[in-house]
Amino acid sequence: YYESGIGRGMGFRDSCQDLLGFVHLIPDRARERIIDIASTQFQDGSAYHQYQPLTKKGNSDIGSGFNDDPLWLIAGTSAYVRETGDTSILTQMVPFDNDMSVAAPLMDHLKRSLDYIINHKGPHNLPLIGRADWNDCLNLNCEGPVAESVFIAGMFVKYGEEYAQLCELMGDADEAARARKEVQAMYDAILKDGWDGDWFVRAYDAYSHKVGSKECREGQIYIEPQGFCVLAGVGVKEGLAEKALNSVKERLDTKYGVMILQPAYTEYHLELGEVSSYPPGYKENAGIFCHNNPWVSIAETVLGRGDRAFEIYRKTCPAYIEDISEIHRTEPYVYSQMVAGKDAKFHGEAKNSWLTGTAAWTFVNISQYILGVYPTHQGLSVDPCIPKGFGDFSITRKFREGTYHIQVKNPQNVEKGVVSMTVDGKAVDGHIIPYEKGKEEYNVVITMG
Ligand code: IFM
Repeated sequence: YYESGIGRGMGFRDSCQDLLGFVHLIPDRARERIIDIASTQFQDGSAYHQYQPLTKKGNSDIGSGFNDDPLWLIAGTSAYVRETGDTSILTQMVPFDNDMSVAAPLMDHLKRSLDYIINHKGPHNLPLIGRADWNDCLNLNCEGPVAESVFIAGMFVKYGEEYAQLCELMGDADEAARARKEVQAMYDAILKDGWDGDWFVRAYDAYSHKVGSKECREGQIYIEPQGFCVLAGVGVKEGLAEKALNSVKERLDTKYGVMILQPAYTEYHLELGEVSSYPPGYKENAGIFCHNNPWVSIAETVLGRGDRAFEIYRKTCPAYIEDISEIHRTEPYVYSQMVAGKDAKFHGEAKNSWLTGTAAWTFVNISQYILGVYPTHQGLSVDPCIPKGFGDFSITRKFREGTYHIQVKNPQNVEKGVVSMTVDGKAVDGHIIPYEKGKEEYNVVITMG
């Protein structure tokens, strides 16, 4: 089962997402990794899909054209700066395609990431998908490059806002405002053409037909846009986010986790590509990808549904599934890329252990969204979203130079909501503990209600 993951080099998107899970542990190595990854970016903001960690060069055998890649660089950099407060990385000169004669500050790389998406939109004003997005097997461009991705649109809303916050941090209010205007336009485009009535559409194919819609015979609903649009906040105030996650529960949920799509494809579709080439229930054709289950769990926390968020967390978490080891079959202490979906003969059997971005996303989910300790540019935010009956709890968190002793009280047994906070005995409004440079100890009491 073991997957070493070194054969083809390391993925641009995967490495950026891995950063989310270790910026707090080894920030110096994270910084180096960000610079290495950004150094393989092209001047137009696009990126090699993979790079070789030893030569640190982009892999030209695979090339570029996966249009989610540029946005993951914003995700990783934002996580690093929020965690460390180290804005010097943003002014560091970083080459394009490893050519130092065309270097630019990292912040300019991030701008090009954002602009790549803005400059590559399709007929519905949604981002062009290119060769594929996060779902490598959704290859839609059999007839010219017009296919669009609602998933990338959701990413743009999330990471466009994080980019705007970095601009503000660097004192560039105009650029922050420009980014937010683009984010709003994308939000509107999702609501206009990316909504299918009960869930978010997955994409538009090369013929401008919907993918992941009730209009389709198979592959009517996909997990990725439900998780990512909602975690980005899309459709929350309009009541659509709740509908989308209810549809996920109704149509994609199983006792072993949330499947990637339903109904599974039973025949090959040229206009969809590799996704339809796998047997039903396996891999991207209706398997359970541990990597994107946390997106749905995080999305549930955005809606304040702690019971459901934790239920999803538990379904793939190795510590909770030891009693199904005979079914699961991979090493009982590790996440696998995929667990066979309900259409598979061996539903619940896992494959490709270790080959997954699950660890980082699971860590982000449990620590930053369920327990709710989230690093912001202003300081640590504490806003838990927990299952009912979880009780009071305490957390010790190191953040920059400080150690935070956080006690969470929940007298009314709510799933989400902070009514008061004290820091070193003094009441503080909201739930962000103001960061004080050089301060080493913080004693925090949070009361939920
Ligand atoms: O997102 C990808 C990842 O980059 C490589 N493995 C498969 C995932 C889903 O297609």
